[in-house]
Amino acid sequence: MSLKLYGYWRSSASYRVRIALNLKALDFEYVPVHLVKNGGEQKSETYQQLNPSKLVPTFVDTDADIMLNQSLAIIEYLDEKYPKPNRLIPEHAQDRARVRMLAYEIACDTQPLANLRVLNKLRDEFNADDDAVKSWAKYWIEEGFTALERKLETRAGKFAYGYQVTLADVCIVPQVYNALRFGVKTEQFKLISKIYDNCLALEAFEKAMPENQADAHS
Ligand SMILES: N[C@@H](CCC(=O)N[C@@H](CS)C(=O)NCC(=O)O)C(=O)O
Repeated sequence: MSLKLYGYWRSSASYRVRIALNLKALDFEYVPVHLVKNGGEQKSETYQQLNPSKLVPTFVDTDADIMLNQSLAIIEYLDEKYPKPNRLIPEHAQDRARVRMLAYEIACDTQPLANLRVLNKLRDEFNADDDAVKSWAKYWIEEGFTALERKLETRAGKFAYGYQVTLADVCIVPQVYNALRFGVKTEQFKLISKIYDNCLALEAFEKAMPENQADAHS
């Protein structure tokens, strides 16, 4: 088996994939792509061969001859190919849809609004200073979390959807990490905070933390 993940320690989308790989107990080679140094290595011609969107992560499964971008597509691929020890996307249609709904709340409607390239655009073309940029990111993360918290009320248990880790938890944990960076007071979101703590108690999540990566603080 030969799996490779191109990522960046603080990238929440890369963090999602690291968690999934760890939950599936898969060995992989981690290739750091520095999002800031040299004007951003994700914009280099070499990296664009892997991902023309100029974003991390990129995942390669050499044995299966597949290269993928988009963290959720990567995680769904891993979940289907390696269903053990348990599915991150449940089997039944209603459960699958509800888990995806929670995950997309983060991956589609929250994280993209505070992505590095969006913040850089605000700075470079709309003259936003550091405080304004931080306030923008904080606002959208709080909006996302406020909605998510209410959606979690119906079915959250130890984790976002009952008592087993799902794709929803895999998306929530990196977003909380990101929220803390932007000064969001995450304790106001009781269910999200509980889920975050319960997940981080698991080795797969702990091992995937940004600070535990080879490129941390680089
Ligand atoms: N929808 C994509 C989002 C990927 C993404 O936004 N990656 C960020 C890091 S979390 C990135 O590479 N940002 C670089 C930039 O904005 O220039 C996914 O889930 O993989």
